[in-house]
Amino acid sequence: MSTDAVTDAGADLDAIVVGAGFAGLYMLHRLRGMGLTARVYEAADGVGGTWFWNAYPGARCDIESLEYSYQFDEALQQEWIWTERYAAQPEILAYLEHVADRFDLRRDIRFGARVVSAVFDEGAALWTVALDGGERATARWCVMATGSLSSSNLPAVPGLETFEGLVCHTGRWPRSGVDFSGRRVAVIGTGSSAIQAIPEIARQAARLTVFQRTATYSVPAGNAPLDPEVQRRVKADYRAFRLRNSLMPIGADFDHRDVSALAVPPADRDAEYEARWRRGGACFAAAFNDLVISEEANRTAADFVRAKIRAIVTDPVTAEALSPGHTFGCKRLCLDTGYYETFNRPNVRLVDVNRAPIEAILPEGLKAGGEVHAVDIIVFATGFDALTGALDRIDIRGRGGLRLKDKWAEGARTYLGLQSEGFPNLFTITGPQSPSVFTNMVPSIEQHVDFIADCIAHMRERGFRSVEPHRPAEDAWVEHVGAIAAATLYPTCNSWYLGANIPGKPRVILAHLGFPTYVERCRDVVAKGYEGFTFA
Ligand code: N01
Repeated sequence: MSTDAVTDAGADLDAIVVGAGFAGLYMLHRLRGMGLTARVYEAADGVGGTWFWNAYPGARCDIESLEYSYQFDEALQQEWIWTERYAAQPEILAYLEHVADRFDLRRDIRFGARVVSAVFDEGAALWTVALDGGERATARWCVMATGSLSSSNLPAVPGLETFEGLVCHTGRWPRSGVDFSGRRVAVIGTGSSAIQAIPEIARQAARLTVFQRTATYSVPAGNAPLDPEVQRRVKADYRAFRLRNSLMPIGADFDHRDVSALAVPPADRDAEYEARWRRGGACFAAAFNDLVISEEANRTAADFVRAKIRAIVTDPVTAEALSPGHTFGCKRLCLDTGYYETFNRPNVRLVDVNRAPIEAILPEGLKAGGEVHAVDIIVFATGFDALTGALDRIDIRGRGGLRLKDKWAEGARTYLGLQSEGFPNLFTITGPQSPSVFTNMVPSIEQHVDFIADCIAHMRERGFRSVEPHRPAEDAWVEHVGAIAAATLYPTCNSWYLGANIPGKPRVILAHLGFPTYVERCRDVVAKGYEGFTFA
């Protein structure tokens, strides 16, 4: 705790932060720097958030390392040396541990502490946060740094509890690791986590059966050791690199071509896709400016990837099953290292669960389409209850005892993805309806943390005790976020962006498309005296 801290009379702390991933660590650093008393509660035994839990084989970021890092401290960004174009999970976790040590953050983080409720006391304008062990603490501000993809989704398959082998979820990977050698393994799911894990597991396992519900568009990641000369060049003017990055949806060094896929001859179009396929990475999706807007343009990218799958996968039936039929890019584009090639291995089999639905889990394996697949290990790569899941798991009650979960029963309602009316002094970092998952998460997190810290400073300077959005501003924001998505092809798929992967979850877009426009809007809100927020 900093010595010049001025905690409110009656409160244990100025601020409570929930979660010690990228968001919680930087939030704590900022709060401390303002002379506030703050504590982070973290359910895990260490820092890292998503990078603590997602330790499955092959886990790796799909944003380039030099971009997927903090920029708030010049010395930090100069001293840390990335070794690969895309950092693997252990390297990112080591980076976050370094950050925690470098800024001496651990002394204000309580590990193994799961927050179960947060209740607002209107009279005192304080939040009371309770842990699963019963401990409580009060604070003026409560900041949810709970992550966008942190509440893992384990489908309710009948008989799961009877399975005699090992069950694991990619998003809650066992800390001791899993040895697949000589084992019979089932992987359920073919999203980003699965496409990274499958090639690694296939190399070790005796037999791997992949249960696919929706085929995946994936492009080669093109991962490689990071050229020290490239790293030196970026670090020589990191600020300019970050600035370029901030003006893009994703990827400072992507060539975002501002031309329609339909405006170029087919041969040139395919040459462009081919060049990007060879380069590797999400720059494939930036080949043309209308891939997520025009169905016809979209089909050109989809056809290109499907042709690649047919060329890579030798068995035509498997190739056909692996070929996605939905809109290209309306589910998160995956980046892989040898994913489609893995299905040419003799020990790997694909089961299409649309033809052979998973009926039950038995003590000895899975039953799908009447066939029993005997396995030793089942890996659920079934994703997350995105953006709202981690908040829903906490009993959050605002003014008049209003439950956040009830308020959001028909879909999240926020202003700027930062606050929800009726929940004063409660902030969400990269919360629903902010750009979050449509961007490079780290700069988005920094932008939100800075906004929240500045808002708190504004309150302290003027003696305000509470801040929350007013209803018309929130209503307009909800409509605005929905309208942007409606003008794209995103609503055409059953993606987690829409909550469509979770049975019963309302189908609404969960994030704001566009980072530069969002940042501009936030600046404008502040310039107009926090327009849309009410202070008391
Ligand atoms: O989860 P997902 P994920 N029966 O939801 C299937 C980030 N991330 O963990 O598509 C059978 O994408 C489901 O099928 P369907 C990234 O933003 C980043 O892979 O719903 N199957 C799907 O195939 C990513 O988008 C990185 O029909 C079921 C899969 O499980 C996000 O996290 C790495 C099922 C889930 O895919 C989530 O990725 C990893 C059921 N009952 C993750 N329920 C990188 O940085 C679900 N599925 C590289």
